[in-house]
Amino acid sequence: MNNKQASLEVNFDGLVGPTHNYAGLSYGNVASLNNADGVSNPKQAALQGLAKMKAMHDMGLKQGVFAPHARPDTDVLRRLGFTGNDTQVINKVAKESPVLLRAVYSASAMWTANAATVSPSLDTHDGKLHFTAANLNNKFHRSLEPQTTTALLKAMFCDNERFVHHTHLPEQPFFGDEGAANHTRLCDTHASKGLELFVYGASSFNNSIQGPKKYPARQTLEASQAIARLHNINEHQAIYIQQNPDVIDQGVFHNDVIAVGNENVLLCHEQAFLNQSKTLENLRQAYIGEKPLYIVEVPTQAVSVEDAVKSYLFNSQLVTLTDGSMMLVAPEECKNNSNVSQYIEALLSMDNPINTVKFFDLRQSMQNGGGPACLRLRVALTEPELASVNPEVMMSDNKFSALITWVDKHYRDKLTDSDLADPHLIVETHTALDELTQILALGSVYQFQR
Ligand code: SUG
Repeated sequence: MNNKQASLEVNFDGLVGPTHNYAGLSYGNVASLNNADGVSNPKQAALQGLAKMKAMHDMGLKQGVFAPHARPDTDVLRRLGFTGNDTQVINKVAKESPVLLRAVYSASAMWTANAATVSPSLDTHDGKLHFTAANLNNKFHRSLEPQTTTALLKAMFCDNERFVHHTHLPEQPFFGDEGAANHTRLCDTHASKGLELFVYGASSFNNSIQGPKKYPARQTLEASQAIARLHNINEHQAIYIQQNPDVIDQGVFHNDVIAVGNENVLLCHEQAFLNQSKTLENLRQAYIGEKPLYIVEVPTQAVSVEDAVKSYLFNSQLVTLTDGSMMLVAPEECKNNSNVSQYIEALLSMDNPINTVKFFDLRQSMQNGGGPACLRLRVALTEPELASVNPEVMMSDNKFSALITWVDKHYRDKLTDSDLADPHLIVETHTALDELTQILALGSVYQFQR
């Protein structure tokens, strides 16, 4: 059923929120810790992200916009015992716990690869497209995201006949779920049934599965299995793969820092998975397409794990262009790393569909460990499904101008700890987001609007 209908992949990029800051909140994410004391520039961050979205749109690709979350999360502060009006709550938390203040102000929802796991209707038993927001419970600041993520997804994909929105998994480490960052889909084209790869870092119930020793494994096998169950994925269309625990300990906190897939291509580091040769053999066997499957393994000799983590080569997006060839959408850090840039040059002339590369300056996000692929949630949609998506969240020349004007009007170009302690920032942020819900026709998705 539905095996050959027109379908395409749409990237929904997180619009960087007005409170983007460097807080050093993500143990295991090297860039986040290295830049813990950095001064952020939210305006530049948002403009860098929008430039990528516009460039994708200009290449003829379908591009969507995923709104930021409302920050600071004063609800959680009240749950933690801070009382009074918003100003009093912020004054108290700034005095008692600056790290908590940073956490509730985090703009981490920009990394929409972690927003949810998405199973296209081509893969599911009921022929509907399924979403489950990630619980992100491994990091406090990220665990604040799933409710708003679900509200936003419902405002974007509002047709209940076509889209199913599941409640995020139980909010505790047994079911640690980081969304699409640990999920990819291999298929002949986006219009074909696919094999969904669920990559996990550890198991909660099975002690014989060895996880990392130093840094946390954020995704559990049990979470991946629950998502596949919830999404009603057809038999033979889901496979579970363990990430190599050694690379998690070297800073590969999500699988999308060491592997990227698109259609019939999987680009991965040779140390990405546990028991890699056997794992890849299983993958080849499980592949359900008719086209050849290209698995490109990048040797350590060419690109070390350290270079991969520094440059975010594997956090490039791999996109199919309108002529059917593939492009690597890479961060500029790849161009500036000689091992990586040499490898990319070689990759483009190898026998595989990847023909071109485009580099983007996403430094503001990169400094928190978020590259091009972190910033986008991929949704493979049939034409009727795409027609039912809220049209106001789709990128266009007019939408781009409206969003640039909005950013210019509301965003600061510098944010430090003392700015976060200034209660006026709350009013400023809420005013901006209220206006954004009109630009993107989202309705009342934020708690402060209710
Ligand atoms: O969860 N960084 C994010 C980066 C997420 C990247 N996403 C993917 N690989 N898909 C994280 O570690 C840093 C926040 C701070 O320290 O201010 C942060 O949350």
